[in-house]
Amino acid sequence: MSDIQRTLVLVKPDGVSRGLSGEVLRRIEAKGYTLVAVELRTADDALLQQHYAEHEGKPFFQPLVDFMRSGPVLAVVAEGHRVIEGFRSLAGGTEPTTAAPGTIRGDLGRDWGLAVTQNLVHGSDSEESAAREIALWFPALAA
Ligand code: RTP
Ligand code: MG
Repeated sequence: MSDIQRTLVLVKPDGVSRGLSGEVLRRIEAKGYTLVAVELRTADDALLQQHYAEHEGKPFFQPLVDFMRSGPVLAVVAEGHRVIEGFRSLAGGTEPTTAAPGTIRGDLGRDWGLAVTQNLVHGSDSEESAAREIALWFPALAA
């Protein structure tokens, strides 16, 4: 059964500034997923507050928004069979210190001991999130 999905991946400002954008794209493509859209951009507050709406009110919310607009991010739409779950698997757990080796965060993530976890990448966590996030970042692609 075919279950082709799209997901939104962000290479966060720490990943872009460390020169890891290409490495993240390489891992996505090496896994067999297709790149549908790739754009380097600096997000504004309005976009990030909508993107992270589920975390509003949490202590890390404002530091997270501030971090995400501290520099350019690489926004990517990737497509493939079960790509939503598949990219989360490539990314690894949220915390770089404990993310499994072999994953993007486990291999490349650094724990800086800062107010917000800087973990290189974001990946949509469900079909609903993917549709919502792709519409936010790439309105022209929205179904
Ligand atoms: P993401 O949404 O970025 O793909 O990551 P995730 O699902 O693994 O993590 P989530 O719980 O959705 O949190 C979103 C992002 O917020 C930052 N965070 N910092 N206590 C903290 O310092 C903390 N908790 C979360 C991380 O950047 C996380 O990826
Ligand atoms: Mg999340």
